[in-house]
Amino acid sequence: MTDSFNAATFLTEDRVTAGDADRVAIHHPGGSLTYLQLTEEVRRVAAGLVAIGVRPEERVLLAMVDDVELATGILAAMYVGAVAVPSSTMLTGPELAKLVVDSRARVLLGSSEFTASVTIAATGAPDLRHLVLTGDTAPEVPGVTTLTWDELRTAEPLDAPYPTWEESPALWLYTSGTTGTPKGAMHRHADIRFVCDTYAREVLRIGPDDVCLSGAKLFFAYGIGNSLFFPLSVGAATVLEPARPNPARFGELTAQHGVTLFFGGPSFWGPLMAADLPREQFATVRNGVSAGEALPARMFHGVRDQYGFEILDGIGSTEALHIFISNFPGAVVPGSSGFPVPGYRVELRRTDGTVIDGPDEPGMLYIAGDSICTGYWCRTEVNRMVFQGEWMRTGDQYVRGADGSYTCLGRADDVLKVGGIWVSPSEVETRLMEHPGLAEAVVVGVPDTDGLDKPVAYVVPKPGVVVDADEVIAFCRAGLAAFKRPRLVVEVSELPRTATGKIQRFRLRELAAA
Ligand code: 3SK
Repeated sequence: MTDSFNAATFLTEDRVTAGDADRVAIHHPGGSLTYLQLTEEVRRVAAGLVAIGVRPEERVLLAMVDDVELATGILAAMYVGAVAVPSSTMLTGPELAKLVVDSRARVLLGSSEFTASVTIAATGAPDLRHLVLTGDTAPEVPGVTTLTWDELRTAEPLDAPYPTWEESPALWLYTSGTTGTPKGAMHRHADIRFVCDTYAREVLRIGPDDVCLSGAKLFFAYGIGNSLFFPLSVGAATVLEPARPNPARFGELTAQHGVTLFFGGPSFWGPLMAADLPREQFATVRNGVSAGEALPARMFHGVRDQYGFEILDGIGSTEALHIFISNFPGAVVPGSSGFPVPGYRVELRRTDGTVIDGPDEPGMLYIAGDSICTGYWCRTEVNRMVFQGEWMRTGDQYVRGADGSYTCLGRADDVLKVGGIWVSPSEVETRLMEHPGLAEAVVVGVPDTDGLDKPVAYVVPKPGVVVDADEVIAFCRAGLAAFKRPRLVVEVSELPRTATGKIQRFRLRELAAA
């Protein structure tokens, strides 16, 4: 047993006690909520969860757009001692179903926009008992009680949180791996406070007057820190936008709410520059923040010159909950991920495990810090490989410069990051092999003109079949979340292999670059 601590209380009730009751916590399309209103709303949803029988440590999976319901659903689950599992809204019904089954979720909370996919996911899930949907109606699903959000939340507010400990499980975030089966990274209540006390305070220097807006959604580790944990930890305001990130809309929201911290990733900064929005819209932004993929120096300079703010690039991970190496305000090294965030230790190791002391020698990045998850849910083999005592093997190759800054050199395995989201080549290959005209398929990441990886499929057709690349891409889109689709399909007569028959992915990457 460890000290009592509840992350939801820390982010809501404690702010009210600290004198922030009347400050705005959330701006959303329907208006805004003060800290007092947010606290009340969390307690109402919490009462609803208890009323339908949710028990501490049971999983509550959420497939919802960024809005008050998602924010309060996550906080309410943690408030009652249950585990919030925000999941990607880009998943197809069968993809979401895998998470419902793997997490053994008891309750699924969904936005009405996703009625079709959550209904598929809820159907036949052995442990699921309740499906709650925003909107006026909830569909019938055999074996599951369905109710609307208003039916869930109208109960009397719960008067006290469940007495969780610092060590109690609070949040699971699913992340893709090389195997294609997503893994649930399990975070404790204390991890949430740790990322607020380290990255948010020491790097962002966040304070009560900040207003945060994030292109990354709340279901990402990056987004939940940006839009929920960091602002609420200090009585600042967050702007929640349910729609997909769109530069023009983000420019309007920034001007409307006086955004000071603007979070994105390279796949957002490119379109933001191309949109050529009025510079005045960004006058209140004191810093941009970037993660997901390494920020090309060209984008750092481009955004600074065009919109007048500097972007702090950093690297984090779902397993670490947020950013552990970052550039700092006023001390940016463009093109690098920056310097270790206070509270984390960083090592580069050679393949034989020895630690690299000097500069300019590439190695595998290992990190240690108190926000690292307790492991992946029910994945012993991979846990033993990734979590080694207090250290975590990130899978990223890095190099340290003479100035102490760390620069990303790429991944040590075949997994891809596309638009800041992990894509497992094997998952896309599995879908391609369901195509009736294809005999073999391999997916590799190929950098675009900004150096950002895009999935490219090399396919060998069955005899007599002529490959229609657009049709193959549409086939992938129909069976996978759209962001996983190959952007290019290249027909080849055979795949390059080693003498022992292993596919030489590096040769396909070279071919693409030639
Ligand atoms: O991709 C990243 O760099 C990142 C940053 C913060 C939180 C989570 C992730 C994956």
